[in-house]
Amino acid sequence: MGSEFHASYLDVPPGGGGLKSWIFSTDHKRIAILYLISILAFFFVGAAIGILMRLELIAPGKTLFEPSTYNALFTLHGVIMIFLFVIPGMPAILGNFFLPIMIGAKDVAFPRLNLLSWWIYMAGALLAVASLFTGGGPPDTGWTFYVPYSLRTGTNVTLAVFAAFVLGFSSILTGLNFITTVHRLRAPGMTFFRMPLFVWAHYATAWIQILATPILAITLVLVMAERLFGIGLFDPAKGGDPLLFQHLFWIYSHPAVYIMILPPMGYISEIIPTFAKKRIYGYKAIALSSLAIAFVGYLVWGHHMFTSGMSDTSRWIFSLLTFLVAIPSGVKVFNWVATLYKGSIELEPPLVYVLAFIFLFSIGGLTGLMQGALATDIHLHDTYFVVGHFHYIIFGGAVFAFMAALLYWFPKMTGRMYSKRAVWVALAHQFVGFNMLYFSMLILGMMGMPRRYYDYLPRFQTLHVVATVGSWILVAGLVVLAAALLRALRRGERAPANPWGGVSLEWTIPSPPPEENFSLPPEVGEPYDFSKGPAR
Ligand code: CU1
Repeated sequence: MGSEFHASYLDVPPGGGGLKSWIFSTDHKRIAILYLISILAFFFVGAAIGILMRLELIAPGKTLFEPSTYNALFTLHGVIMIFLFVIPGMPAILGNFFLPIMIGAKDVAFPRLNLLSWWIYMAGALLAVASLFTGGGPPDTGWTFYVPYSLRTGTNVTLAVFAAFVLGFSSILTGLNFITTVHRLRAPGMTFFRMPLFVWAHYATAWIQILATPILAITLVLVMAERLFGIGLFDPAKGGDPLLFQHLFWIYSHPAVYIMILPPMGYISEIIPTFAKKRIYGYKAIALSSLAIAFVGYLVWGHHMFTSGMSDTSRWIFSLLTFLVAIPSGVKVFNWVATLYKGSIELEPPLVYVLAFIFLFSIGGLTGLMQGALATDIHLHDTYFVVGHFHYIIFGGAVFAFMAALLYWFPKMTGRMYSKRAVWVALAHQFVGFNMLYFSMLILGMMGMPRRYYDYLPRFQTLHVVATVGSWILVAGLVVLAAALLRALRRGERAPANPWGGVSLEWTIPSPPPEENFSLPPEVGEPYDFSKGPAR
């Protein structure tokens, strides 16, 4: 394609520029940017709330807020981070931008439905914000909306639950779009086993989005019905079954963990080969392990309920299945490390973020096994250990991989290069701050500090202080990274089409990509083939 002139997707379109050319655009790349901006805005709100929680916990007793305010803060932090950031963000941002390009398509299968998905996301987000200022004020139930408390609290649970219900449709429609795109729009020669692992990861995720999200939707409708009309479905005082709610909630919410982590695993599988200049080790095993995780992930939800009073038989079966799902995750980690082995490694920012990911995600995975074992779970249940564990998975795993991916594809998306020095400063702060914050939580949990508590015994204070100071260092790292990328947008050097020497299709087109991506049908060869040098 070389030197021909192509209008970039960022150029002012024929109909004129401005906000309208974005919020009514059906270009998958513009929609990805819409998601990027709106979702990252919520991420920083969620992070700010996290900082406030840590400030309150720097000393026992009241520091800044009333207990009821603290309850609202941890609920908001969870609802924002889960429903407005990590569940929609992992598929919708980079999936939208790169899935069509990587299979050689001009767009997703249903571009207008794609735009509608963003609008539905925004509607759900506005409803969630509205729930803070209406009815009885911000919900105080925790992001899980556990009954019977969520049925009885006077706070505005009904609207918050409705917001999550609406957000679910956005997720379902994105999944539908991706599955259809993968089945119908692959370029000639792009067989399933030639697809980049990024695409496999999003494909597996899309099935979870379609099949699991409706269960959450119907569960939330039942909570609304019970709150509005007093039907006794879940409230034991009315003959309802609170455990039924937990089952229905986790049948969605465990698979949802894989909506958060499978796409990031796809990013990792793209970044490692490019910076090791080596074919990925065990391509088929990684591709199929995504599907295996998506499938087995449906069968393990009971591990959230080991202390809820299930039968012993169901407990050991759920425990066994939980250990089984570690196998496909382990397959991926071993294959990534095997790809690095004897590679010609370039320690560029995306790869170093990936190495941080592997370290943090492994701690997340191994602490997960400790809770998957029945005996230890009884000790650890509802303690800070759980909070530490899932932040290692979701933040140390998904978000670090997301930052790696953003650094990898930023030159492609924007046509600019960022300052690598600023990135090293950011990563050093993030890594140190992260481990101070969340490793302290693992220890606090083993010592018996319960989660979601406003107050604590003096013997827990040292570790709480370490965690709080860690939260400042971590957020400083996030701010430095954000500032470096924002600065690069205006002042960064022009990025070439293929700055890292990648071999997948997005590196064959200009940076930033033109509208409709390809001017000629792309040539499709074997994936991860570095023998011919970088893609041109
Ligand atoms: Cu789970």
